[in-house]
Amino acid sequence: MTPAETLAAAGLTAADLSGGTLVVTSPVDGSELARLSETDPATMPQVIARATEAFRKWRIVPAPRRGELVRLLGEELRAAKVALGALVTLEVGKIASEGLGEVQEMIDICDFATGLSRQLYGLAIASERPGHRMTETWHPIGPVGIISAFNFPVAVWSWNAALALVCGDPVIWKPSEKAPLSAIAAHRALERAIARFGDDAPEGLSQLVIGGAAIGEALVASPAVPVISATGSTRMGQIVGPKVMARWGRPILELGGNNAMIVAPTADLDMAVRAIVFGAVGTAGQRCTSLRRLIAHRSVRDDLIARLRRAYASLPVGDPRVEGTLIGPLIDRAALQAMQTALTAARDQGGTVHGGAPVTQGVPNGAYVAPALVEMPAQTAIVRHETFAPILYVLTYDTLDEAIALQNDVPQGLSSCIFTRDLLEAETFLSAAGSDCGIANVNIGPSGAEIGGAFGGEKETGGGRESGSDAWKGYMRRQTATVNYSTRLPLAQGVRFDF
Ligand code: UN1
Repeated sequence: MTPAETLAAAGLTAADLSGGTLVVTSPVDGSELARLSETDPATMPQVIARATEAFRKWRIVPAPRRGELVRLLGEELRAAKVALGALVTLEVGKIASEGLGEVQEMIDICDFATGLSRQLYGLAIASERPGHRMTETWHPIGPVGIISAFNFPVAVWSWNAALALVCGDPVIWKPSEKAPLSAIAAHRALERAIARFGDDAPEGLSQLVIGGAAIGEALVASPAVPVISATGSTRMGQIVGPKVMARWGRPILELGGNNAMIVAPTADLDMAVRAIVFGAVGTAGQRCTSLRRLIAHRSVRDDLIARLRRAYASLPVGDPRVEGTLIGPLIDRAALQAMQTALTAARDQGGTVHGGAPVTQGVPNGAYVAPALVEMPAQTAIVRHETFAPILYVLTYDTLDEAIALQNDVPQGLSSCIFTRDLLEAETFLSAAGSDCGIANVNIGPSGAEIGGAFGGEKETGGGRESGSDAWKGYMRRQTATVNYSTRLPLAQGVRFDF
């Protein structure tokens, strides 16, 4: 398909794609895809006011009925899967299978949220006073601002939007400026679902705002947007988090990762190699969950490196639309430059670099690279830094304690894993004294999490949780209620106040 056909198949019209100033290019070949109109930052107060008005109506629609809207969104996404997946591939360069996988992740969260709409359970709590009962109820909280990144340009929105809508909250989405077209197409799927859903969906229930920092800033600063869910760099989170908290809002932050795999002496190395390669070079190393550090036991290290070097040499780098390609482009030239700068730093810090050179053959205008494997003498500054590119640093360990200490000794805390067939090692890794990350896996790589679990991590990763488990509670307010059905007024804690 030509880019024009991909855009048309995803429902983008000539009017959508022209007339504005935001130039969107494809990392596949550097070609211009669109000049989009941006949201005027001066209109943000109206956008937020519309969401506030929508909230007044949406919060009293019964939750299972709200779930029906998200069920319809899932239907729309099923119908649009192929077209939307191809657009993601064109706009951010992930290979076709990963573009489709991203849309599947959206469908999955819609299914999850639809079921959840009948399970927003509270608690009944035993009161210490006679004739009293206590309950805990979850209520809608208000408009949710969603700031998403280029690397999962539609799935991360859906994790937030599907939950927020079921929880009774309108949503305002500011996608990455590097991936607004996928956002427009995904948002249209929700608009179609809303049209089918009928009058219960208030105007302004879901809004998409396109543009740069000023727009995000308006959401972040507004007390009328009680929840801001932001995915992106730690630098971005460091700005957004304190600003939201300063006006008593609730940030849900998904920031950097520096994810490691420990490969123990008993590991199945064939399986480990498959997991390492997907984790480190899948999505061209541009997942927040990408594998960035390999902590190999001294007894398997050389074998592992030899196998990985062979595997790396055979990985097809190129046009992500072409069947068989496994590594598409980086998002832009700046990302390519950042990767080269990191490799230079690694060399300066004693590293031996295999691969990592730019690739131009057959792909003249994108930012294509060969993945890099870097043997490091120690966990130096560059290893502790997240570079959003396919660089895998290899470290060596002798004892499991040492491996866990290395795994935890980075500022980030998103994902982690161990390959071992030793039960004691696996359980130690998952224990309170083990991995300090939000995600810890055994005999599975660090990326490609299912939506059923809570997704997020500690330390510089920001502490937020999205997606499955009870992450929905982040999109609601909790109310504790005590009801007295007796004819007396006893005070708690036995306090006497007779008059
Ligand atoms: C991200 O990179 O921001 O676990 C999200 C994974 C995907 C989500 C990644 N399900 O790799």
